[in-house]
Amino acid sequence: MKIVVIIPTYNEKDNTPRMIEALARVFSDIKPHKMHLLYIDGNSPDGTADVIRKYQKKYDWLHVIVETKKEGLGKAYAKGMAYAMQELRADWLLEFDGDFQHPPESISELVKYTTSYDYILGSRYIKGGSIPKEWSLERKLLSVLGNLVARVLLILPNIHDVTGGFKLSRVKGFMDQFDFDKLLSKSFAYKIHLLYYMVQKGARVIEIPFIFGNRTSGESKIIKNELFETLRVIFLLQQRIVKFGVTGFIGYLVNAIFLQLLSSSGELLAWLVSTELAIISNFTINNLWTFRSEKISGVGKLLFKFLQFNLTSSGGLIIQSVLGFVVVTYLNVPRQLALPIIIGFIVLPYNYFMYTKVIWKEKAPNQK
Ligand SMILES: Nc1nc2c(ncn2[C@@H]2O[C@H](COP(=O)(O)OP(=O)(O)O)[C@@H](O)[C@H]2O)c(=O)[nH]1
Ligand SMILES: [Mg+2]
Repeated sequence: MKIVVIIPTYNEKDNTPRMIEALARVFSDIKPHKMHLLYIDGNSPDGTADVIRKYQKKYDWLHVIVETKKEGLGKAYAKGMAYAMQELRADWLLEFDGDFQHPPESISELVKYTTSYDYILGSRYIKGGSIPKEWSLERKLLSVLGNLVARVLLILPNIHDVTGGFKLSRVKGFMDQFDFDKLLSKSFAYKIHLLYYMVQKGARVIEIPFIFGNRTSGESKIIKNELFETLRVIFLLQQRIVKFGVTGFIGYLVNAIFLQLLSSSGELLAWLVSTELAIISNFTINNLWTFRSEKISGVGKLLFKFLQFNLTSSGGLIIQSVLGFVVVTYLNVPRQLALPIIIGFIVLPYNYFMYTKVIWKEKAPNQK
């Protein structure tokens, strides 16, 4: 098996000689595998690339690509991974930082799992892993919360560290099928995209704890608005959920408008008709847009599914009413607080579950 460690660098002159020597020691301990090291340097003005070139005379497993300019971490990895797969014929790609925040000794730990897993993640957020204790409270909070938000929005409860940058990915069947032209971010947020892709592809994932060290030399290049960039990527990845939300909101508008328009024809009738119109709107828009890839067609099928949709919607209605009644009456929760909480945390997930598992059930398994 050939494993290519990929390190992007920008102004890491001080760290680089130590890193190459540290990896030389680690590589000689990982016997059965062919270990290579590929640097992607963003044309660092401090001359990092020259240092690497000097070491190439000493180590034949050392490679370097020098970009014309610094273009972001995602761009650097896209180039590095393509080169590692095509030119170096890598079987595995290891994402690694050049500043010793990822401990070189932990590489041998990750490599142990290549026989039975496809995606081996260095994890800061499981037992045995950690983030630097030297970090300010603000930086710690940003890291923990950013990771938590990404986990929740991507619905990845089983992966504890989704924003980390130390990971080993199988090439065959996974990275070799990824279209790097479609990588959603040029910067740090590319990591979220690759992670999501691997999970969707059905990769067998394992997390290995590691201690994320403090940077002792050089400066961090993480960009200030990275949180916004991460959210942008998550939204692009979760388009279906976003469309589901928009459709639901349109349904709500239909409900509200017709409730008003029909109010003169009697209260109960106005509620019944406007609610059913909202159900029809939701069914139609979801069918044509949100779940376009599993579109239901044909009169018989449509009628059957529409009936089923009415039933699952009634289920939501019952859950919402009963729960609302209980928490307002017995727990004294204010009505206007109970409603959005019940909708957001119970009814929407329930509906989404029903839509994806019952109404617009996927045709082919393991494919989204
Ligand atoms: N080629 C290239 N390398 C980068 C870029 N941004 C960061 N790096 C390198 O990627 C690694 C991780 O970046 P770092 O600044 O340590 O991020 P942090 O650990 O999140 O603060 C380091 O080796 C950096 O030198 C970039 O735009 N281009
Ligand atoms: Mg760093």
